[in-house]
Amino acid sequence: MARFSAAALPFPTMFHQDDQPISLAIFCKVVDNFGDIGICWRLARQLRGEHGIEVTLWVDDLHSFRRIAPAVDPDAATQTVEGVRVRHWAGQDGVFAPRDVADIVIEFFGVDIPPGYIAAMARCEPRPVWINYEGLSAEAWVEGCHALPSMHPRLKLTKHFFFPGFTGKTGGLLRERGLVEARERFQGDPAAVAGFLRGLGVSDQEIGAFKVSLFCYPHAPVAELFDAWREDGRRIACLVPEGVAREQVAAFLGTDPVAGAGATRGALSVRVIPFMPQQDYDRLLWACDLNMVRGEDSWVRAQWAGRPFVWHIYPQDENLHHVKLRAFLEKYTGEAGHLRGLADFSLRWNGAREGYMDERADWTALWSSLQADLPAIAQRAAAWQASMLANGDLVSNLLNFARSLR
Ligand code: TRH
Repeated sequence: MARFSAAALPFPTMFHQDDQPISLAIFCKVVDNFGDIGICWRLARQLRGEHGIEVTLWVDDLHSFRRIAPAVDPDAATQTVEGVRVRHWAGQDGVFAPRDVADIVIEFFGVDIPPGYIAAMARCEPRPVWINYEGLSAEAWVEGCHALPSMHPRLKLTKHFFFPGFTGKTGGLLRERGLVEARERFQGDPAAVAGFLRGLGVSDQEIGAFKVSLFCYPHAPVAELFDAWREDGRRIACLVPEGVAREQVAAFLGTDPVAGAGATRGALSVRVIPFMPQQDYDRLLWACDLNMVRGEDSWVRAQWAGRPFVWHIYPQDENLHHVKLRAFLEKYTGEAGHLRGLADFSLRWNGAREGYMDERADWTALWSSLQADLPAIAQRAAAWQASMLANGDLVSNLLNFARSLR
């Protein structure tokens, strides 16, 4: 059983005189894929880079982490990456001292923090701020649950729920300082866009086509969509990070879908690009005309990219995710009947079109309605972004909330 030295974290449990917390710990378990570490890494980097906080990121899967942040050493028990202290969370449930405890402790998606760490939290004076960072949803109940307290059943500790969200009564969305400006600069510089895409192995002909980035779960009806795109009236280039929709992409290419592989059939070129570091993935979204995204973090990044996007939601038991999908589409598309092409396409992409379960989707028709909506979606994307900006950025909201609890 691991036992941590008293010198592990040399920060006393307190806030600075200017009310800025000195230290913060994030506990992250990678359940699957890249979203858990993707969000925690974004959070950690911003807390460190923009607010100067000493951040310790505890994460159980350094290999997944390395896929989105290549500087990470998957074999290091402790390392510092971009100023963030990264600790491999390998089931440590030893004894912690109060001085090991950060001023703010975040459990990501309700993970169980080591009991020894919780016991040390209860011995801190003053107590740390304990936050359960929840998943993003557009459902109405989120506003009522955001910031709610939950008392520990035995110890004198209270944890608070913190929900990201789309309204001013939630924690808002993660957004780094200068993100919108950086995106606008990049999109306004065609040479930079072309240079970036060439660096990923995209051909000049593909750069000149209607570009779609594809990031979805394996059950998405990719083959059907590819069939519709082959028959399209304009050239479409579908850029797929390696490993995404592997089987369908392999079937289209007729070869192993490794980075660099590509094939053109009819109007459609499919190009496999490397799975890239997180910041480059942003640039990919900025460079494309349409982004197919999934989960949580890429979905949010697509919203900041200001380009049309289709969301493949993480599947849940009893189709709970369809409720979440509808809640978002209602909010995003605005008045009923508006952006019908986007809503229909999204519902079908997620297998959520009620009453039509046995009927084969007509992907040519769905694609042509979505295309017809693209100019209106572009306008909506700008208005949506303005209203999300008005909610403030999640990290600043989180720190303000933590201060309010002291
Ligand atoms: O990978 P995801 O599906 O992750 C998750 C998990 O399934 C998780 O369990 C669930 O809780 C959560 O979704 C909702 O999708 P997501 O959230 O979009 O995360 C992907 C991350 O990977 C995101 O930070 C962007 C990053 N990424 C890269 O850095 N490079 C790439 O090439 C790609 C395609 C993604």
